[in-house]
Amino acid sequence: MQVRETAEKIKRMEIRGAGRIARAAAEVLRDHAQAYSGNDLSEFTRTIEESARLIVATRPTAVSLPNAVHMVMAGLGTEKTLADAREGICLRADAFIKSSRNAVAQIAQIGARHIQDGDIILTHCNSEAALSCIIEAHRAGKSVEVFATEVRPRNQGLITIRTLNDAGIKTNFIVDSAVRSFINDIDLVLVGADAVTVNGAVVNKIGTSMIAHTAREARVNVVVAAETYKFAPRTIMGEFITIEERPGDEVLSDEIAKTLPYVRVRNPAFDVTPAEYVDMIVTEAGAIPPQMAYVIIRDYLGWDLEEFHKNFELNTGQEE
Ligand code: RUB
Repeated sequence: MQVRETAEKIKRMEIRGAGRIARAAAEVLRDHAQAYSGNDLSEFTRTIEESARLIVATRPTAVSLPNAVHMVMAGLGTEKTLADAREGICLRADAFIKSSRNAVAQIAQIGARHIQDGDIILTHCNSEAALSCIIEAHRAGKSVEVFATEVRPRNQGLITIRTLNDAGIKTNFIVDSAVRSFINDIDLVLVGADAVTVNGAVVNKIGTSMIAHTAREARVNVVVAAETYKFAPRTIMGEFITIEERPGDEVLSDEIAKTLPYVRVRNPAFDVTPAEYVDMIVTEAGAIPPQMAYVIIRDYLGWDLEEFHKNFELNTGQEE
């Protein structure tokens, strides 16, 4: 089944990066809806819901994933016929995919305006949104140079340097631990995000918070490029973002690990950078200070406190 294949690819990180994961989820729900060969609306609803749950459970940190699934699933259950339900899923999935691509293109334009001619930019991991800003600044004729980290243990930096190289951008490739040695050469740190919480904290690839801390110490601005669907509505009610911890063999081979019985490998994939270490978040809705995250959640994702209270009351009502 295609949904399982996509779920496996996301788990194995063949499909990775918060934006790409979200689009892959929308695509697979659409394809699943199209391929449904039965003629029973409630069975259709059940099978799509099951697929949605399977996809959302693949990786816990990128909020783009549940947000995308939520947008595609919205309305399912209110549609009266199978044809309408199927069409609804397909239309909403296509709309999400299109708006996601447009969002990255808009972020590129807005982000590029915040890059000055001659800037040396440090980036970490492989963010489509962050790279789009750099590539757009270069395309607009600004001279830019990049420092890209290696990104242990999965080496996403290799994807980044290939993209930058293909765009003809002068790039320096460094190990993660060399950031502080080069920070005084850097004008701007520019990274992506897997999630932005209501208080403006940014969840991104492990090491981002250390880089942001180093940048703050050196008075280098930290800019985050993030589509609005990476903002996490449930953090309004104090819910935390789950930080994915991946298998230890990504860091140390099982062969070596088994010779070290007292050693436990820890492999968190993401960390949290507090809002005070972030100078600006570039979204498709504009560049905002991180403290404005609530406004994005309310105005662009349609979640506000009132909605939560309603849901909360509904839930407690159901439980009684
Ligand atoms: C990817 C990562 C990226 C964000 C944003 O982690 O941390 O910085 O997902 O990427 P992983 P984008 O490789 O573990 O998925 O801007 O492409 O959505």
